[in-house]
Amino acid sequence: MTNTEGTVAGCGVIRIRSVATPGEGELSFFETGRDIDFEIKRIYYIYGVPEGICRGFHAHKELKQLLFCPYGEIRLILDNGTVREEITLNDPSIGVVIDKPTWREMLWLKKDSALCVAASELYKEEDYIRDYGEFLKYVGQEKNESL
Ligand code: T46
Repeated sequence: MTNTEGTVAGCGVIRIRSVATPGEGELSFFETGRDIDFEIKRIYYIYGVPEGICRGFHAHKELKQLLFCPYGEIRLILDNGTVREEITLNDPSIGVVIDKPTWREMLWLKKDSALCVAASELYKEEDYIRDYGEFLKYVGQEKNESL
């Protein structure tokens, strides 16, 4: 996809297209097929999280997501089973695409920060891996299957 700014634990960091209207702020947008390569079936957002609280601690088997922080500062810690890396989200025009099984943790660095997520599937608890040991086995199995 376009506007790749690098990767974090194998997940793409993208520059979300933004339009500035002089004196009136900015508008950012992304489109399926142009900016992300999956159809969006669900949008959710997480807010009201106290500073210092960490959420997540899971991976997904199939789900693809674009995460961005339109307001505040949130550290996203990503682990693909081999590499653990982090990115601080504090720019509304930066997004992270998680499109393969990746363990994630989200640490609220500032009160009132919001995390928005565009997801490829409806909510399905069976898609979650909430145990880190199981996650390592899952990505290990995947690696073996692809040999
Ligand atoms: C993810 C990270 C970035 C629903 O009922 N529908 C939904 O669409 C979602 C996302 C959650 N829920 C329920 C499930 C739990 O009872 O909301 C509750 C909190 O969910 P969870 O503890 O999974 O929230 P986080 O912040 O740990 O993780 C969320 C997403 O669940 C997850 O897919 O990648 O944000």
